[in-house]
Amino acid sequence: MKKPLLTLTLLGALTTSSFAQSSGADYKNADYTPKKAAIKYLPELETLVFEFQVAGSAGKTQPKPAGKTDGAPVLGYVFPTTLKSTDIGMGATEGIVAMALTSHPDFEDTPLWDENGDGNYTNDGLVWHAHWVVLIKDSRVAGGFSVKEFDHMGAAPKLPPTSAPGMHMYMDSPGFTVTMQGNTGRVVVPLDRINRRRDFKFDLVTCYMEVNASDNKRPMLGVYQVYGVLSGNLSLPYTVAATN
Ligand SMILES: [Ca+2]
Ligand SMILES: [Ca+2]
Repeated sequence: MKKPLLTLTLLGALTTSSFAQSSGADYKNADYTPKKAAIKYLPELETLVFEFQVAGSAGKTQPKPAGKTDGAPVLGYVFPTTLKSTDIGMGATEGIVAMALTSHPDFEDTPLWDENGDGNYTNDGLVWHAHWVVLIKDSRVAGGFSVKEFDHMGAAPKLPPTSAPGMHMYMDSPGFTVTMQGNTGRVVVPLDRINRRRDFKFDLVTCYMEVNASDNKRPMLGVYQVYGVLSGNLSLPYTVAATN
């Protein structure tokens, strides 16, 4: 009887520590309390504006650098949608297509864009920027989701030409303009970049993610803490609104 108990105890300790070392508790504050979300259609610009409001200041709380990529913190305001991966220029694959506004001071993944405008294209990770990601349910991390990966030894799936090379994940860096003003964050999404779709639904999730480059039992980019889900149940109930 003793041995199985010990094994169970060890397993429990390992599981607890792998979650505990990846806590987003430090960042849980009103800046990540969802209040509202909308996607507005601007017909004269053939553009959608994804917009969210929080109880605090949008984007004000940013991650503290870990000093390395492995274990690097990533904070996000994420719009899960009912769009298909093929709508955003990726090959067909199962999962939740999401527009993720992220900040991560330890690494850079927008080689085509210079978000902080200093002429250096490889130092913009801290600046809030847009990613398309495909999310999957993932019980290996406490937040229950990760960015879908593909086998880096196999043939790469189709990804948009704006995706950052060498990431082995269903992730794109489309370069859409992101603004954070007061309690409101926005990202500008031209319709011709999403197959001209306006008939999709969406939700808003605020969360802490983390990069993992050393533990093959966890995903490369997992969600470790969900701060808030606007709908309360991730039912993606919201629709695109026309504005005049
Ligand atoms: Ca960049
Ligand atoms: Ca730069």
